[in-house]
Amino acid sequence: MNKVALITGITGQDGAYLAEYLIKKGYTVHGIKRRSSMFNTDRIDHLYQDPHIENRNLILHYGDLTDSLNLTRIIGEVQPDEIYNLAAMSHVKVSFDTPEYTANADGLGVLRILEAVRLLNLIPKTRIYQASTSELYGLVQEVPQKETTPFYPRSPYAVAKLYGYWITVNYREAYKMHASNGILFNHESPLRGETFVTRKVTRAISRIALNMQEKVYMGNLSSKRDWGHAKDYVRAMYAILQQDEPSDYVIATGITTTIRDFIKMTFEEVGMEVSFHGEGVNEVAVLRSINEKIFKEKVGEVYFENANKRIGEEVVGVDPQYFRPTEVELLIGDATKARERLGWEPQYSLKTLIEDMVLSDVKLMKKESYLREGGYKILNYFE
Ligand code: NDP
Ligand code: GDR
Repeated sequence: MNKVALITGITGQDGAYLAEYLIKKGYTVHGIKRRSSMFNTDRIDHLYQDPHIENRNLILHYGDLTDSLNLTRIIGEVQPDEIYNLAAMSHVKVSFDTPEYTANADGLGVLRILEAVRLLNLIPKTRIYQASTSELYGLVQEVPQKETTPFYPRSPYAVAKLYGYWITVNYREAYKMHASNGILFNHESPLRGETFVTRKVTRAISRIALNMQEKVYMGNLSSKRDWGHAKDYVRAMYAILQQDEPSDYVIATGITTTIRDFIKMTFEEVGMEVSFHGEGVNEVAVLRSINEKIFKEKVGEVYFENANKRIGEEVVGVDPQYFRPTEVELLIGDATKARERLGWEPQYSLKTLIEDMVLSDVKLMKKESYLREGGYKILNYFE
């Protein structure tokens, strides 16, 4: 019999990579998706199977982390061997605008899943992975951050995730559940949501290189993040649930980089060199030079002339609307426990992560540019 996994948040970045990974391992994967007024399954459409096929290995259910009856019914029907709770309102800045909803989905949502497993008498069968986060560390208490570092959350998102972390630990201790937290540091990919900083930057720089956009406005350029690749991080989630004993693990690369340097590295990836000037809201990045060979190889010959004309122009600015009321300034993780117990190592470096994201975004933006040049506009239903 195939193992059965249930993934909440299957339509998100991690859900998509994890579903693909588990299907390759021979799992039958069930996923919970939200009802939306438009299709929201882009990231997993390549895994989709017609519901009329027998023995499908991907089955989707409508549901929501705020609806305990729905969660209990799905878990009862699916009888999963493993639950990966990846669903969350995952944007830190947006959590300041929707704090109550964030607490409900990201905090109480975890309780609903744990309690469903308990009430359905699935404790001996079902293992649970909770998507915890480096945002728990918040205001710096210790560097690098590891499993024993004290938490100091700095956003409604992080406070909600703090509840999720501790209720997972509590159910493990109280009811002997196989429930574990992965304390994952930032991980990115070509599938990363467009409003997170890395994807915002790789998209914008692709558009700037293709002459589709003049400038990008950013928030705090000085914060530091420990960025890995989502593909590496879903391997860790799986490994955590294969351990005989449940436990909590930091998953990180151990290297931290400022947003400013991430932007510089992304420009370099397409052969463009920028320099930063000024401070705070007046900081800007100016295009200094272009390496013709790299640019033509990574972006394309036909785009070089227009890009070259822009040397000396500002390509990055700061807009305080992207600042957060309380910021997490420095994240850098120590994944020694995961290395020793899970044998986990990241395969991507920051450089190869950026290469992967830029390659994908340049392709995506070119597609849009070809359509525009060919006379196709974004469909306007009201014309
Ligand atoms: P995404 O934002 O890409 O995906 C979140 C998923 O959760 C989406 O499928 C979304 O559905 C779904 N979702 C949101 N709210 C609800 C709800 N109320 N009920 C059911 N589903 C819901 O996040 P990531 O894939 O990047 O992250 C996965 C998890 O890991 C999240 O819990 C996140 O907080 C956590 N995490 C992420 C890290 C990262 O760097 N990526 C690091 C550490 C933790 P829809 O597609 O409809 O919006
Ligand atoms: P984060 O990711 O808050 O770490 O949460 P995000 O990419 O949103 O921000 C990282 C840092 O970049 C700064 N920043 C900007 N951020 C965004 N989004 N947009 C900007 O224009 C911008 N300019 C600067 C931010 O201030 C911040 O310091 C992510 C999410 O995936 C969480 O769900 C997850 O738990 C953590 O990573 C680990």
